Amino acid sequence: MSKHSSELRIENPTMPAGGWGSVQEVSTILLHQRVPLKDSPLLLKQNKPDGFACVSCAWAKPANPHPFEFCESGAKATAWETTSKAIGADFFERHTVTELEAWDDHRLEDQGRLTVPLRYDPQTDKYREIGWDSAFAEIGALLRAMDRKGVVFYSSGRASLETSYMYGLLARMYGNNNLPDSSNMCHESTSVGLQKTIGVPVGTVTLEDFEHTDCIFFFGQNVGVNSPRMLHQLQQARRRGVPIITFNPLRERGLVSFTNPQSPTEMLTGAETAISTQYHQVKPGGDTAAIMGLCKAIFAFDDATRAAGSQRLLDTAFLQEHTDGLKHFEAAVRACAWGDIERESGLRRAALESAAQVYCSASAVMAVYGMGVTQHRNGVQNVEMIVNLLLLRGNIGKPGAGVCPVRGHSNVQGQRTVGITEKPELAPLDKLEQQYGFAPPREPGMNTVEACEGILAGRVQAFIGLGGNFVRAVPERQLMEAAWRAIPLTVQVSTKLNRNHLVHGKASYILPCLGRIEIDRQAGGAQDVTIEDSTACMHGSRGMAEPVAPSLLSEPAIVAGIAKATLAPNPRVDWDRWVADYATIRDAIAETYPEIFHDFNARMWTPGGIRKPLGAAHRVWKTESGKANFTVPEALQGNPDLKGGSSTLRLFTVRSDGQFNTTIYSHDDRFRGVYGSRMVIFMARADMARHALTQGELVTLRCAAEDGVERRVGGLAVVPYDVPEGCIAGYFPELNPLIPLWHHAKESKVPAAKAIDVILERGGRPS
Ligand SMILES: Nc1nc2c(c(=O)[nH]1)N[C@H]1C(S)=C(S)[C@@H](COP(=O)(O)OP(=O)(O)OC[C@H]3O[C@@H](n4cnc5c(=O)[nH]c(N)nc54)[C@H](O)[C@@H]3O)O[C@H]1N2
Ligand SMILES: Nc1nc2c(c(=O)[nH]1)N[C@H]1C(S)=C(S)[C@@H](COP(=O)(O)OP(=O)(O)OC[C@H]3O[C@@H](n4cnc5c(=O)[nH]c(N)nc54)[C@H](O)[C@@H]3O)O[C@H]1N2
Ligand SMILES: [Mo]
Repeated sequence: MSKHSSELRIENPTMPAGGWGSVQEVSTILLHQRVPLKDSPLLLKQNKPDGFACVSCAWAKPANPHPFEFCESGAKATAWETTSKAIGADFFERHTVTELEAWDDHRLEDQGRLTVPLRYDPQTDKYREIGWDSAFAEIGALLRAMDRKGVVFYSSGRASLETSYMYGLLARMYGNNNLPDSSNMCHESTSVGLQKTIGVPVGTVTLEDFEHTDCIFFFGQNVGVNSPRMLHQLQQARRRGVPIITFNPLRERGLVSFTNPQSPTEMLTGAETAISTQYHQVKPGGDTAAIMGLCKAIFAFDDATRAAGSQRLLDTAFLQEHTDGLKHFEAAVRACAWGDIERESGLRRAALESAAQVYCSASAVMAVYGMGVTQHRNGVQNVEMIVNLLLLRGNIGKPGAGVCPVRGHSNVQGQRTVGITEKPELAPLDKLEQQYGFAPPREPGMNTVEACEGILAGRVQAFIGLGGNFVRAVPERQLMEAAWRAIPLTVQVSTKLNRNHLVHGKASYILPCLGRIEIDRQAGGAQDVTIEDSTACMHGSRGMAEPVAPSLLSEPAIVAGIAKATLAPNPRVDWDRWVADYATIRDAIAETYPEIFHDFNARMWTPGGIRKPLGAAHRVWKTESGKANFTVPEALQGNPDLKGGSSTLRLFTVRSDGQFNTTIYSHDDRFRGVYGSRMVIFMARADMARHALTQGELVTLRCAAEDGVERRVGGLAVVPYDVPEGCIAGYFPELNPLIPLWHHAKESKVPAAKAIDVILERGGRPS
């Protein structure tokens, strides 16, 4: 066997994000997914006030959209969902589950849309078609006989507000709060950190703030791939001379420069906008230390202005009136040594001082961030440090300033808003009790990590997945896959075939659903749904494409089908009426949450969306102290308890432009110049030299944790890249077997996918 990868091709990624590469990518995927040309006008309705909300990311949808309010990633997601490729019962007749297990993620989903309900048949090792009614009846009978605390209701962040509201109610009427969702792997660090410090679980920034800001700090988010429509706001800000200060260990193309593929002049002239004015390659896990450095510099600059008798740099009036805990925080910052900050952040004092200088000369600063901040042992602390930084100069609750966590799935934030939460204190249980006349369970449910622990311990009786590819997205893959097969019942509501269908429970069902882009016809006519974007704005969304098969049910219909087959009838919950007319679900949502959703049906098509009331955006702090809270970080270390010594490398897992989470559109990563294989690690040339490795050479990674569990992934080709020494990057989900389940953010339990200490071994076959 060769010691080098044979599939891999490496090229220089010189193109800016956007540009011609983007146009070409979109055409290729439309062609490959056989999206008929007559449907391409679909893209013109994407993210429009009267159109459908993109199924890719959750970025804000403007009131006055561009004629083409979509991006390369969004166009790919649309093509992937509206593909004319489809698989029915005959496909599953031809392939056993064991055979399909050998297929990779791309090949599985690339078969096309699932079209018929399926039940696993252990005799033949095949999924067999089953009628909808029988599927519901069988699932209901199994669920009724189970320990109600042992059933998990997962959701993946895409389903509409209507579906999510029904799903949360189903779980609670069934008898538990086991409602983990993808946000448990994603921005839960945000929901915990922001709630504690500023009294809201979500970001405060709106699209309008981008027009008023005069400085943007950008931490650990890959805008060019994961929320490309935001490049428009960034490009416009850059044109106004707004500095963008980026913290990211890896030099991401989309954060370096951008050509707007929707601007003919830029496309013809090749004009690029440089995005980041400063690019700090922080060590993974080093953001707390970096922000300590920024704050230390800010206090020092403020001392100097005070000594000189000039205007203070700290917003003392704001600090006095609106914040609590400054003294402790200031003392901690002053006591923190530059040597420690430099070591833990991997950044020089001078670099941090120059970033702090820019911060101090701006009157309205916003902080944008993503998974590079939240997916760490100290993920919540990172979020709190971002708040500390903003508070020093009053940068929350004024135009152009604020905190901007960039959410992942297109309705992940909204699902939380309408009751998908394992934390009973976050759901309006009294209200639900009064509205529906049942006693909602009051004890905490399982989040994602706890659901995994329950599965490993054999405590989980059934797993219902409303979308997603759970077993592929979570840490600890080997143990999880093995334990998964012992779950008595697994039910997946899905659009495409994925790994979690093949790694299945003892009784297993696949229930295929309509996607959001498809026309959803019910007894009351074609139905619309609603979602919440990353800036807390709710939007209507109307399916526009003909469904890929008439046999599909909508997500609300599937949730209702399971509910009716499982729960005792309740005269106050008319599942059929809800399914016939989704406006009646919105009325129910408005009744449960009047402050947010009053007159919901009348307001749902408001251009730009209807904004959730957020105290912090108006400097009303719904915290225990009644003020915005400074927090003293517990530790500077990025990886306090997964230490492997000098021989380890710190791995962070990232996404490519060829994927949406576990959905792999292609094995290429145009932005990083890697083609044909995702089994790679990105490594600094100095580290390659130290390990005497050549480009494309195959290595194995082993997790450095010494807890008796062997975690390794082999067959990884080395790609030289601009990452800091001592750190390597690789792809999610391929590298998930390396993450221990216990390696998660302490307060939010978000798996720490961005700092995994690993040991590199030469050679090694694909595992
Ligand atoms: N096309 C596309 N769009 C998507 C998705 C997709 O897979 N494909 N996924 C969706 C989902 S669910 C989510 S949550 C979002 C994810 O969007 P992002 O938040 O952008 O997620 P990642 O690609 O995982 O990584 C973010 C960035 O963090 C950097 N980073 C890693 N470690 C650190 C660190 O310690 N500190 C700092 N400062 N930076 C670090 C990485 O180099 C990377 O650039 O995107 C959503 N949108
Ligand atoms: N190592 C590492 N692990 C990570 C991450 C990381 O950065 N690094 N990121 C984490 C994050 S942020 C997230 S959000 C999770 C993602 O975890 P999940 O949300 O569980 O995974 P997805 O890959 O988004 O789910 C894809 C599947 O959803 C189904 N699907 C697609 N559209 C629909 C729909 O409209 N309705 C229904 N019912 N089903 C649909 C399809 O069958 C598809 O196969 O992964 C997490 N895991
Ligand atoms: Mo996510």
